[in-house]
This record gives sequence, C-alpha cells and structure tokens, in this order.
Amino acid sequence: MHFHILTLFPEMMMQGLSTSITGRAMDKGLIDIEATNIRDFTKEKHGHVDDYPYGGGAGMVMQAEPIYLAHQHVMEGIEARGSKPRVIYMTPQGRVFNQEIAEELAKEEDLIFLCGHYEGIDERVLDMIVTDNISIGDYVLTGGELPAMVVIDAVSRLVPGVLNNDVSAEFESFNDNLLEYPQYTRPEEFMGRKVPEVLLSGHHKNIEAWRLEKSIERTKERRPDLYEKYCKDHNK
Ligand code: 21W
Repeated sequence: MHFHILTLFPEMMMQGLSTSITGRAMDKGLIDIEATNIRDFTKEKHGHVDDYPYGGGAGMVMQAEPIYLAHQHVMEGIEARGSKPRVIYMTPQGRVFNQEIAEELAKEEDLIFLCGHYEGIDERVLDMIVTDNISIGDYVLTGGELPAMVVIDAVSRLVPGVLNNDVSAEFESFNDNLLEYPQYTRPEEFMGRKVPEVLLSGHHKNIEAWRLEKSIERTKERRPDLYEKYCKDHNK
C-alpha cells in the first residue's frame, strides 16, 4: 500500500507515522509513506502558499497552483505503475470516518491525502483533483494533518502482515457492534484486586461465554447506540 501526502508539514507526519506499528510496517516494506511539501511547488519568491480570501473574511486561503503542481508531481510517480488513485481531501465537510471506510480504502493500491491548513483551500483545485472528502468527527482542528494520520493508521493495520498477531484485524471492536471484553495479565492479584476466576479455569467454553456477557454488558452501558444495533441484528 502506497500512501502519498500533500501537506505543509511533511516532517510532522513522517515523525508520527515512523513510530510504532506503522513505522515497523514501513521498515518491512508492507506500506510506504511519501510526504510531499506543498511549499516546494510555489513559484513565488517568498515561498507563499496562501493569500487573503476574495470577498473578504477572516484567515488565509491556500492557493490552487502549488497544490495542483504538487499533485501532478505525485501522479507522475504513480502513473508509471498504471493506477489512478483516489485523492482524499481531509476536511470538516467530509464523510465522517469509520471502520467501514477504513476497510474500503484498504483495498486500494495507492491513496493520495490532501491536508489543508489555515481556513481552507481555493475551491478550483479541489474541483480538479479531489475524489473523496473525509472528516474524522465533529470538532474543530487546526489542519488536516492529524486527521490524515488517523486515517493512514487505521488503514495500515488492515494491510496483511502489519499486525503480527494470529487473529486478523477483522475480528475486533466494531465487529458485530459489540465493544471488547475486559483484559487482564499478571499478576493474579494487584493491590487486592483479583483476576476473574473463570479466566484462570482453563475452561474455554466458559471463558468465551463470560467474555460475550461482559461485551454485551459494557456495550449497553457505554455505547447504547451500538447496543441497539446489536439487539436488532440478533432479534432481541
Ligand atoms: C478548521 C479547516 C476550520 C477549516 C469558509 C469560510 C480536516 C478536520 C480538518 C479547519 C475550518 C477534519 C471557513 C475533523 C477538522 C481540518 C481545519 C473552517 C472556515 N470556511 N476532521 N470560512 N475536524 N480542520 N473554515 O477540523 O482541516 S479533517
């Protein structure tokens, strides 16, 4: 899986994504991440990439040309491989990201992320290059960089081999609309609190039943919206 990022802060993104599991996936060659600095494509002598909005208003707007040229540059590398990738604009106005979207994106060979900063991007270049608009939720951030990192992290762990555990990433939280059961490790007793007896019993059927019960219990308590769906799916 090849991730391409158009951003004004490539170092921030490479640093974040080179850490932990995504970093190991890069080392193993399972994913690669190329962050292109939009500023490298400005033709202005002072390196400006933004300007005042026509019609007035607060803040600055990112100009079309450097983004257009940065996108063209990235496409040159990709088209050599013969694929036409989706261009995802990270924006508060996009589809709200979830696991289903992560699974859909994980099927692609290349993904291009466009990250805005300041108040936004000149609409004309968005019309020309963007295929998808994605938000990560209804709160206001300072730019699209952290949201793109969130999406890349979620998609990366669905790439075969990225997680080294035996159970595939598919059988996890948000499957069947249930939250996960509580987990415990050594020691058996911590400050007077014991690990639930059933987990020490070695009785696999009972353990499975206990975990399902706990999953249902905490979904009802913490995520009543998911619990509703679970009940409907199970005719309860
Ligand atoms: C915040 C951009 C506010 C634009 C027209 C007139 C990407 C994000 C972002 C940001 C505005 C995501 C305006 C959840 C987010 C992002 C920066 C408002 C003002 N437009 N997901 N005036 N939350 N945020 N523009 O903030 O770029 S995905």
